[in-house]
Amino acid sequence: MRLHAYHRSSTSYRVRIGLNLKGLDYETVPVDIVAQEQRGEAYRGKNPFAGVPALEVDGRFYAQSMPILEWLDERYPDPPFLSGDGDQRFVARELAYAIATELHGPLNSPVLQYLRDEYGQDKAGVERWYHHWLAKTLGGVEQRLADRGVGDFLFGAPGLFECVLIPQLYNARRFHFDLSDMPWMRRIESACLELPAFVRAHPDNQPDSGGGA
Ligand SMILES: N[C@@H](CCC(=O)N[C@@H](CS)C(=O)NCC(=O)O)C(=O)O
Repeated sequence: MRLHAYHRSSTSYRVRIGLNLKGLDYETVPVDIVAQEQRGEAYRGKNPFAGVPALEVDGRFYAQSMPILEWLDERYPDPPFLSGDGDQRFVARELAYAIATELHGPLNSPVLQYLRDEYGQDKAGVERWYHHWLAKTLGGVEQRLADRGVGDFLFGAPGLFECVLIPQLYNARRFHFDLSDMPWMRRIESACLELPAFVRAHPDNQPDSGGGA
């Protein structure tokens, strides 16, 4: 397997965590999204959506991080990303997809660049935008976690939700979002960051991490 990815991309980070949790061997092929490599013809042949990541398996390319995680879980069911009863599996999907669908769009780098270029926003203005959308969705996630009274993980061991949460919190910190009133999420983050699967997936530990974004 080869993962075409960018070190700081949250969608790439999600899939790296997933591959590591499943104990799969893979090679990372860096795609420089700062240099717009994802929009070039060569990469679009691998992923027509022109975003990272793309997972290459036996000559076939899989795009879109969430279906990739679901596909990995079907093909390699042990350990499961979605465990427990139907209600628990629903909650894991509810929270993972809340982050993946509500946050990735407004916080993706071309949107932030558009705010700078077309609306003349400076760093503070972009951060205000970023914090606004984060607060809405992460606030909902935190409320769910508090209502359920979770522990180190949503359900006993890291799964789909943790694959999505940890990269989002990494980005939240990069953009100086205040997580102090979100203790339930921070507890899960601390527990995950101790685990080798998450350490190896961290942006700083990738072959292209020297470049910065
Ligand atoms: N829905 C896609 C989004 C992929 C995506 O947009 N990735 C970002 C990095 S996190 C990217 O490539 N951004 C550069 C661009 O859109 O030009 C997924 O989940 O894989």
